[in-house]
Amino acid sequence: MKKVITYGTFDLLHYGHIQLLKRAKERGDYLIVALSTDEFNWNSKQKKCYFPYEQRKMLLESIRYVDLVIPEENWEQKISDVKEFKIDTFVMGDDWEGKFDFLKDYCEVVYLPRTPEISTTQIKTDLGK
Ligand code: C2G
Repeated sequence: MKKVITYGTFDLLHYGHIQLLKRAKERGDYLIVALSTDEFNWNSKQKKCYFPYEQRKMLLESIRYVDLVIPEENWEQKISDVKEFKIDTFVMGDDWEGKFDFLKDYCEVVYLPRTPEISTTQIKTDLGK
């Protein structure tokens, strides 16, 4: 069984996220999403989520491409996650191009093109108008 992992906040879930998850799943048989906790988002990514972790987790778990959701609590857990879950492929959007190449010692690393014109920030901006 080929296992894939990806990481993210996935706040205000939108079709760009779904396109990423769909393509990530296509690279294997089992997709794990490491979902940024509220604390990690606030302390390390300066992101204040609209939906708290439990709701973002529930939304992700309802997606057909997602097999397991685990917490992302820090920047340093990726290598141990890849080892613990015996991951074959790590997938991220290409806004992270190159940033996680250190994982190439442990698994395949794939950066996929982001879906243009949509982002959680853009949604918030548009709704604020
Ligand atoms: N994404 C995408 N297209 C968009 C928006 C997002 O492909 N229009 C992808 C991102 O590239 C990322 C995933 O969807 O791979 C989740 O996006 P975010 O929730 O914004 O994730 P981010 O805050 O970048 O967190 O350790 C890694 C971080 O947790 C990534």
